[in-house]
Amino acid sequence: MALRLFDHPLSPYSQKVKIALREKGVAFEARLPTGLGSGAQNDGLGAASPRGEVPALVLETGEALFESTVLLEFIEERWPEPPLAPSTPLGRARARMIEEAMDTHYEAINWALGEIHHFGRSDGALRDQLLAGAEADLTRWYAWLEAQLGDAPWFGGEGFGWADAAVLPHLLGSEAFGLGPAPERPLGAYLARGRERPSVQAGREEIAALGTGGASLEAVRAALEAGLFKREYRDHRLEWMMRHGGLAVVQEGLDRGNIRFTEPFSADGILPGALP
Ligand SMILES: N[C@@H](CCC(=O)N[C@@H](CS)C(=O)NCC(=O)O)C(=O)O
Repeated sequence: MALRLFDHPLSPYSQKVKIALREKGVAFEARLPTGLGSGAQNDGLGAASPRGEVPALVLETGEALFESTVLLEFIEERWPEPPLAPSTPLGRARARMIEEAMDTHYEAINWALGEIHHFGRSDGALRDQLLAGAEADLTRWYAWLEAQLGDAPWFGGEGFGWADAAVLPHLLGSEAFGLGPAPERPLGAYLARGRERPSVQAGREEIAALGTGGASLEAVRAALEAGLFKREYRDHRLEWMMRHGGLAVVQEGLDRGNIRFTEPFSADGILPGALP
């Protein structure tokens, strides 16, 4: 059995894992959602990720792993060459620190922007307030990231590495909403460099190839409207909405049945309505 990755091209967590696999030349089969709604978990994602989240990696033996950070660690250990982790303990700690900040904090901004721009979750004054909050937050994050980058070409120093695999998908996500780092800033120049990296470029082509097919934004939007698919509000996403006064967005999604929280794990897999 080939190495299989449950994937959605728009997921920054999936992108991170695919960048790592591609940097290491590891062949894998990307499995996109084949349908939306309760039947979709038949595809096996529910068994691979009890949270119903992408990415999840199914090994040649059939064993499955989920959580992108866990996957990145596994990939680095199983296919050590070329290394993505910096060579020193401090370098590795810094890379993980940046990854953690991006995945469990920064990501909430792009998530909220998706809720607004892709799924029309707010309008009027609330929409303006959330968009202004996202822009203000990004300005602060960009300053922090520039301080982390310093004069180096990559977050790991001279070579492309772990932290770059973690940062670039999120920056590209912000850029897609028209809020990327200014091109003349060091972080904008970094993003331009990263965009050209073949492992990153491959992911961008996968997004473009989504078109209007079954895994496209249009399909997700339709499933959401029909209440067949629920977006998952884990910790930092909920916190972001509350912090910016958008609790009504979450409440409305819960009332309409197209927002979910994370359920306790069960031996039977995930509840209907999670990502297929
Ligand atoms: N902490 C997880 C986050 C994964 C995650 O949130 N994936 C999103 C896509 S970006 C997902 O599958 N969401 C399912 C949903 O919204 O129902 C990881 O690092 O793998």
